[in-house]
Amino acid sequence: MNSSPDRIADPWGVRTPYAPGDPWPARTDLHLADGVTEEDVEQWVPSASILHSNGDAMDIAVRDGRIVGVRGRAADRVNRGRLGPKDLYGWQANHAPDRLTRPLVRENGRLVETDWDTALDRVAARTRTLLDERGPGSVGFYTSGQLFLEEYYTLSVLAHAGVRTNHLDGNTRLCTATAAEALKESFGSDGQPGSYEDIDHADTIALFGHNMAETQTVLWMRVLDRLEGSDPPRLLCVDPRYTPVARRADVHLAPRPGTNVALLNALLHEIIRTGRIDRAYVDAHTVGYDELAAGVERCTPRWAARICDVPAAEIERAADLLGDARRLTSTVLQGVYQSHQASAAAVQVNNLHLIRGMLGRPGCGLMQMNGQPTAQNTRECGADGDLPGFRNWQNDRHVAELAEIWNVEPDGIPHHGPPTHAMQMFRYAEQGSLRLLWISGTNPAVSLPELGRIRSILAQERLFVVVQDLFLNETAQLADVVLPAATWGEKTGTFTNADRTVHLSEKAVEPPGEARADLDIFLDFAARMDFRDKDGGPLIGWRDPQEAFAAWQRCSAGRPCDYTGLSYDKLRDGGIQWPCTEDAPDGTARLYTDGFDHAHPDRCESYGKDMVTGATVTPVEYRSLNPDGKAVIKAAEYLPPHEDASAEYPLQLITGRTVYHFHTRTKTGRAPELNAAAPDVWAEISPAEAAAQGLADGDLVRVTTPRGVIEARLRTVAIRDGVVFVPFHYGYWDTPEGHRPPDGRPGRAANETTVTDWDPLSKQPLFKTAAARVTLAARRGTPRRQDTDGAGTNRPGADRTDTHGTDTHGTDLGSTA
Ligand SMILES: Nc1nc2c(c(=O)[nH]1)N[C@H]1C(S)=C(S)[C@@H](COP(=O)(O)OP(=O)(O)OC[C@H]3O[C@@H](n4cnc5c(=O)[nH]c(N)nc54)[C@H](O)[C@@H]3O)O[C@H]1N2
Ligand SMILES: Nc1nc2c(c(=O)[nH]1)N[C@H]1C(S)=C(S)[C@@H](COP(=O)(O)OP(=O)(O)OC[C@H]3O[C@@H](n4cnc5c(=O)[nH]c(N)nc54)[C@H](O)[C@@H]3O)O[C@H]1N2
Ligand SMILES: [Mo]
Repeated sequence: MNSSPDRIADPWGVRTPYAPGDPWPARTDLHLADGVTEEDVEQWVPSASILHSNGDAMDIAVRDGRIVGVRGRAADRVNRGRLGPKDLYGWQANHAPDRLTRPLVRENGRLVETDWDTALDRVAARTRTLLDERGPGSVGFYTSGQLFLEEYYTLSVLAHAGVRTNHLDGNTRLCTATAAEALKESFGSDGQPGSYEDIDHADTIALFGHNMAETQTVLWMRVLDRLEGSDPPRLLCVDPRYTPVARRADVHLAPRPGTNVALLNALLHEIIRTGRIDRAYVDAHTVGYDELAAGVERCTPRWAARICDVPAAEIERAADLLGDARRLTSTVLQGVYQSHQASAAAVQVNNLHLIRGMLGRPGCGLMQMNGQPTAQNTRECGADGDLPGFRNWQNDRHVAELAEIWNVEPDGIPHHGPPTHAMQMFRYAEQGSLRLLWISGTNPAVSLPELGRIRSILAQERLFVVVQDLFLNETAQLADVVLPAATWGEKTGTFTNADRTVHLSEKAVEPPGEARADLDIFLDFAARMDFRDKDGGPLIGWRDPQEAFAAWQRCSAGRPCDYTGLSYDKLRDGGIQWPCTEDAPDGTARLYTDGFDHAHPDRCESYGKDMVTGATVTPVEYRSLNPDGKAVIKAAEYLPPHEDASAEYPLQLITGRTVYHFHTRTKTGRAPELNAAAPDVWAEISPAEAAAQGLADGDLVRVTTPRGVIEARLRTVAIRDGVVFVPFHYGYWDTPEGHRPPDGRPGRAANETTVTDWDPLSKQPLFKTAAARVTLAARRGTPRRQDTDGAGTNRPGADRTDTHGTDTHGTDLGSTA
């Protein structure tokens, strides 16, 4: 077999149609470096994809100690051999010439190379001084959704019981904190109810704020194969843009950004009004239905039509589609999680499934999606600040259990209040109470809102910043110590995708230079700090991934995310869904097939929060509301967005993704095919909006909000009037000296313009609701300043040409004016 056909031009590849209930046919995707054939490959090393949450299983091709390609694993339950464009090409970043190979420390204002002892001793010494002088509240950790389970668990123990700080969070806060919150609110615990196999059985599929075609390409291939097979499912898309998903939808609702709750309340209203609820299911398995029915009573389609600016008849059509479904599968992602009233809206999708009794059966999948490849592990290991194993910080028995597992005193584990969320950590750093911030596997100088503010916080003299990364990214440039990390393909560990499938990813090649696995870095730091348990033994007794996995298995025992039935050996044969135990040795396809045990007051991860203020519900209140552990139906009232369009800022800005890039492009920007497909930032508005503003396709425009301004090429596309979309992937301008922040003139990172505001429940920042204006900077054809400024390396962002229009390569992605 040769390399798969050009998957830049066609991200989804050829169709393999199938009928409802049939197994999804296999299709093996492959890409090898130029000139390499399958016969040349010396070793195929099992792994899974690390550039989205889908968990596509693959083998890494190795030759002469280098990665030379990847091949999908046809036997795996998740992808049956398929891979997306980022996976086919993205591995090339592993061998990029500018990988960090030695630790760096700041000397006289400059980062200089050093050895590991010097770098880590500096971090340990500063930590010790801060703990002595200011206590654990002065130290914080900000990690990722892209490391491995073993690494998160180690970091979690190190932070919770070693440093004993409550300031520990992941970039999962920006990503799927709302997914976790919505699952806790409705079902008492994090944990995805459904399975990807629900796509095989569904008669109706609804995507809420989820551009699956571009962000989970392989799952979308599964949907496309159903759509092209016999008896296809009906498709609902809720998205203000005409995404590739919208174009395949039977009903597409394009609401005003930030109005999801109004729309969902109207859908619930219609379903209840027309009696299409499963009363027996509601009575047996839920509490709170009457409040919901009363709450949505006045939320007619006509009422929502005014708020959402969607025709009432279209809302009714969508309600019919959902109300008539016998096997409904829904997915929710950033169009909900990063929008206004994020948790309240996500919970209404849970309510939709609860009142229709659409859970725990084939085809009745509910996916509060993940985004990052290992975000599920950040959450279950407690590296997002929660207690490991979905334990409840308000439940003393849960804390005591954890203390026993770690052999520490319960008081040694901070649980006096909710864990500090990332946005609050940056606030503490701004105010000066947080003095050391250790950032691993995330690039906040591009990915957090309001970058001018973030840069000034990270650049402060009094804040000691440690950055653990593969590259000298925008954040690392502001660090005091930079630790070179090994990554996927260069280290061994496990991770869990959005449908609870655990994969093992084994080391295929050596990391470059002195780069070390994140696990080894955390373990080395713990040893230097000499963290002890209550009997004087080492707090962290494990030395390698497999031992860390075993320690985690003990911690997960008896909890919803029980890993005790798994082993590295078993995982070598393919992915397995947790919980996996002695009683369920092959894993568990669906949760909640028989009630909602995780919601029991003694077991639940959270007692829930107020839908408006986010105030925590007390244990006593929860126990009286839900004594027997049923699913909780929680109503929410629509509230208008905080920052709405105005005369000065007439448009609504939303930000998001393109199929070719992953986040801040540290990897995909270094893969030639992907970089060439979308080399530079652009802004999308509708042709009507452009005409109204006197703008034309290809013009260089400024997108301005109260926080900042960026410059981008304009694309006129099919998108709601009044909305401007900007992909958030593009960081600082690139120059021969390296990345450079905007320095007063327009930058190109979307987050120069986004707002410091977050959901009151999940604390997830609002990347999809801000007011903006779009104005002309230069007419089409005029090179912009950066183009003539010497940008010209092969690093991400290198940009010599006017790139307008080139990213679509005829695939009809996005540009459909
Ligand atoms: N190619 C690619 N794939 C990825 C990633 C990537 O960077 N690139 N990242 C991964 C990660 S970490 C994540 S979190 C996921 C994200 O995956 P998605 O959530 O699918 O991606 P986004 O583009 O952020 O947002 C989805 C859609 O939300 C819509 N939207 C904006 N505002 C609203 C609103 O108010 N209401 C509604 N209903 N919709 C709205 C946008 O128009 C957009 O099409 O993708 C994962 N997969
Ligand atoms: N405006 C706007 N902003 C957004 C979003 C949006 O839609 N709009 N989406 C948000 C979402 S959902 C997300 S998930 C975030 C993503 O934001 P980030 O997490 O900041 O984005 P990445 O570019 O993935 O950064 C990951 C970093 O980890 C490094 N890395 C990769 N693998 C490893 C490893 O194995 N070890 C170590 N130590 N480092 C590694 C990479 O080189 C990279 O620098 O952005 C958020 N920001
Ligand atoms: Mo994400």
